[in-house]
Amino acid sequence: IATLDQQPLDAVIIGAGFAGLYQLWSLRKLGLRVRVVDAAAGVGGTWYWNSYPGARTDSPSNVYQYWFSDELLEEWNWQQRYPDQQESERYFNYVADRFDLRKDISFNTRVESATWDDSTRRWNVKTDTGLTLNTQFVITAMGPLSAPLVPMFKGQESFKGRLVHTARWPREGVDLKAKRVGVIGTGATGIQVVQTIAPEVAHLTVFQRTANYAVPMINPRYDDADRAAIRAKYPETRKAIWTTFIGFDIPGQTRPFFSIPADERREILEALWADGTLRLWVAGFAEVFFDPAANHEVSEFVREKIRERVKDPKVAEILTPKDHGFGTRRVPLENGYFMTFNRPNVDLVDLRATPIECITEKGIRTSAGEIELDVIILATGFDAGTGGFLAIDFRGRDGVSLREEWKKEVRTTMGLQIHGFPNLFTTSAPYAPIAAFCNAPTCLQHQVQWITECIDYLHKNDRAVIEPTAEAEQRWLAHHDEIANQTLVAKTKSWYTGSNIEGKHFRLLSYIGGLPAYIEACDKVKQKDYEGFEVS
Ligand code: NA7
Repeated sequence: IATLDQQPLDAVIIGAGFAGLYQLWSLRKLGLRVRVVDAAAGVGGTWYWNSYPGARTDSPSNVYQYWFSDELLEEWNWQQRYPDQQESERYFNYVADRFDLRKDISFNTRVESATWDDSTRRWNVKTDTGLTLNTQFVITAMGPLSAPLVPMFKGQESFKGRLVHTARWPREGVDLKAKRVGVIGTGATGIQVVQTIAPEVAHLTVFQRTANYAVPMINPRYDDADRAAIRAKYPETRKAIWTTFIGFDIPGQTRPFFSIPADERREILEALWADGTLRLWVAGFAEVFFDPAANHEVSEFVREKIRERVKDPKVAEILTPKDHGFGTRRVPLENGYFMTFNRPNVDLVDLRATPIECITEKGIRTSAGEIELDVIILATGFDAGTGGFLAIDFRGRDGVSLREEWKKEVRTTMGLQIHGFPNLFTTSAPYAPIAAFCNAPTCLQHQVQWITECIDYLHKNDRAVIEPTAEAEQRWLAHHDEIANQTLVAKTKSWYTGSNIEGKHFRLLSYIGGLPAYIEACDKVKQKDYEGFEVS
């Protein structure tokens, strides 16, 4: 630590997940001195922390990977279409070893503050281990979903059993065998947990506040022939991901929804449904996102599919979403989730009808009575987009505090920089397409490349500092809002709009103009010598 302390750095990267590792590799290629700091004991970010039962990507492995190394693409053998947490974590460990990245990473180290010093035009970064770093650039790579939302129910501390949040799942695991388990939350995470643990536990109680749409996952295992076929397509895939709305390799429907006769529409929806991927959502009909009539038809289609699979009509009704349209919140893939409620050892509690009153020594008390539990699993989500940033005390020019600024209004320029915070680059920050409306690895790799080219530009042009102007930031926010406000997504309560966090401003946090439009905007700035940014 002492030697690290004394070395002035070119860049500090916060986070050793998808973006952080690639950012380290990229800046090393420029010959820079870089240090990555991560609170975890290992690489992988999301895929380190979320080791709960059933954790798995909803993006296919062929587009959930790095593109920077042909050798890596050749060497790494995906085992299945949708890698589980263990496989994803193995991938990151392989990447870290393959490119000798670990020597520049400080694990088990949490960044507490980052302070810009105007006189030296450098950042001072302080951590919880005593490690302090002096650096020209700070690059955040905390991920959009890294700050778990842990609700505090009345009496929570009195619970004598085990209470655990999915995003802080103990590395040694939790013994659920033959236990009475309660799961609070039915988002993408809750769905994965529920469908996975139901056969193993003695009894499972699912506490649902908002019913969720979900599409069945088909997850084939890959053999060598499958992998060869997928690899043969890599040149195409690699091009396609940048040109589709959401960073996958599948283009959307091009015909307007209502120009297609009703019976043909139904056939198309059936085919999208049967695909076993998120195609129905991310490469289906764009109208789902902005036309209430089209959204209604697709929502009804999915509701029907939910009802068909649940035996008890009363339970089916509770599981059928009513207060939001399909695709306006994150649509998870599921693997037997709805059928889980046909099992004799699974109960569903509708929190809208019987809310949680408190947690007791023995379990959870709703307005209908106490349910005794040995384990409570909180699948309650995250403070998305902003939570990772607010956990760190960022101080910009003139000591201005990011926490205080974002209390007034969350602002960024293209999710890449923030006015008032020179030489701070941000990946997966608000108003970029982040996790919500882009396949995260595609968008993150684009952001890392943009940041790398920007730093290279500064060095080559003998410039030390870059910061967006207030006007450019305002322009981006206005553009973001203009597009967002045409969508149903921006009107719907969800973590996309910050409404899962008390007191958070209601505003769509993810850019929803599509990845190609985002890339074009970023390219334009670069081509015009960082127009809208003050470079000094
Ligand atoms: P989500 O999608 O935010 O889901 C959280 C779930 O927890 C959701 O069903 C919430 O109900 C529920 N929740 C949250 N707080 C409470 C309280 N206090 N009481 C009852 N229920 C509660 O998080 P996930 O982890 O599932 O997914 C996050 C992303 O990770 C996902 O979209 C993927 O991109 C990966 P609500 O809907 O708010 O009524």
